[in-house]
Amino acid sequence: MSPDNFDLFADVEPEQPPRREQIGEQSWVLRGFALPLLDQLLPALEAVLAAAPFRQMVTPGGFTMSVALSSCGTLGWTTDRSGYRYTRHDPQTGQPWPAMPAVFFELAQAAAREAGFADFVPDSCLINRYAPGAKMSLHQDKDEGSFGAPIVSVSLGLPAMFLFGGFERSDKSQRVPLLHGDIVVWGGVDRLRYHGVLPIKQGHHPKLGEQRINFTFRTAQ
Ligand SMILES: O=C(O)CCC(=O)C(=O)O
Repeated sequence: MSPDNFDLFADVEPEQPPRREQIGEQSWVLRGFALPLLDQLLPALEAVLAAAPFRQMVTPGGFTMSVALSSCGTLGWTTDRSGYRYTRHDPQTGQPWPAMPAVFFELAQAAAREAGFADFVPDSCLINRYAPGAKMSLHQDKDEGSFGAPIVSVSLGLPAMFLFGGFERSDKSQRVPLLHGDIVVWGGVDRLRYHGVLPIKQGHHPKLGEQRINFTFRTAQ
């Protein structure tokens, strides 16, 4: 192929999909951002789960959540009949929540920085496990002591349809497809936007099997 022809073909090469998509004034999807750290994230996750296994929690209204939860970091988010809150101890084991693995912390900080939030210091990582059919209803993250820090939310395993709404539950939501390795970061003027996840579709992920795992990093205190 002559150099001229080569240039011609280069013009019609499919474009790489954008790696960073803006979904709000201060909200971003970072495509594939977690993938380079996957080989460190999965063993670290296993160690956290050995100390604080997944469990299904009950909402103050008495509903059992379809998503199974665990946590690591200084504070872990929990819910039971008496309310939503952060605790220093895992109510199931009575032990402090497992420490946040360094690779979790570094990933969360790097993603926040990429989205324009320098100096993010997460003290809590909620770990959500979605089996097919599990979902998360629209809600705001507002159990934290202040809303100055962003939320960093990592998707692994089966795909999900993330709902990113407005400041009222009834506001129209954007539908944002999330794949293995994607990270959503929202903060600043968007920090209190409603968000949720549609029921996860049946499927099999080559690395994680029949589940979606989500890490939600927050500064809780
Ligand atoms: O699973 C997700 O992508 C979102 C999780 C979430 O909204 C939460 O834990 O508050």
